Amino acid sequence: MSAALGLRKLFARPGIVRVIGVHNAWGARLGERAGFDAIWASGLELSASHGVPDADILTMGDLLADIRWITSAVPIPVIADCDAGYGNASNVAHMVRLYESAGVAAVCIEDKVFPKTNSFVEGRQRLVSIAEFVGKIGAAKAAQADPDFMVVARVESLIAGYGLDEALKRAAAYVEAGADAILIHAKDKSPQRVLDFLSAWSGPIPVVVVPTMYHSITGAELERAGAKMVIYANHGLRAGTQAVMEVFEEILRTDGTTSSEDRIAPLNTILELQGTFTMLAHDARYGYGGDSPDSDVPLNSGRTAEK
Ligand code: SPV
Ligand code: MG
Repeated sequence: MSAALGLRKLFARPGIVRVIGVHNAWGARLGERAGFDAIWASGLELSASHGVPDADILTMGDLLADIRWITSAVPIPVIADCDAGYGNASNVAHMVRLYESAGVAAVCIEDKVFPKTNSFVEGRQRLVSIAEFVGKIGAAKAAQADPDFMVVARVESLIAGYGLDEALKRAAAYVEAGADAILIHAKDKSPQRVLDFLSAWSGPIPVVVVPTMYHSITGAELERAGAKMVIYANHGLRAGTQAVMEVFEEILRTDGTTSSEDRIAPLNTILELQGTFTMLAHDARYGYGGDSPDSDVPLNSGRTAEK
């Protein structure tokens, strides 16, 4: 089953689809292990992981290299946050071909100008025209090879200071252009405007929500309001950052690691998650190699090869 078909099946089954944001293969493994249905390769997380702002500073090629590691790490579908599509409609078409061949199930593109800026940054939130974004969606759909591949059209009207009418008008145009799902984004503390969008929405495609700021609402409540997918976009990065900062400080403060040991993952968990035990089982079945006559010489023994 292709990754795209896997995602289509999640959208087709009853209930809300729960997705976790990651920036590398490790995050994807942790998301899969926790039981999330799918992975969001987050632009915010990927940018942060390279130490740069989420503002199209990284190139599509930079991101694609990370995306390949993420898709190869897990069997669950990966939705790639492709920002504003890295340029115009031609860039979007090229991007879809590359991302699809990298194994992603869907790309998400947003109707902001390129270079985009993360939605939670004040200012810099300018939208492209509906016509321009409709062109990008059309280019994306025309470029995909697998008919199950999905293009998520992200509506940034509420982020950019427009009202519900503009958001609904844009979403309707994006449906016409062939989008497979609408992501309605908002940065309000209250979920009300997203709930208003969901109750006004009568379109034929599912709606995706990202309750980063309006986090008081549960997945079940969002489902009852009509959302089909909920993305927890950056919680791995934020949880990890807090935990690492605390442990780093504690090691220096206590001049050792003993007091941190019960708050850090056991080494066995790391070995397991990186596939070490699977590798050893593989050795047992297929061999480890090195069984030449002098294989009893320990590796790195310092012995030099005979001339
Ligand atoms: C991301 O995770 O990069 C997103 C979601 O686009 S947000 O940061 O909420 O804009
Ligand atoms: Mg993003």
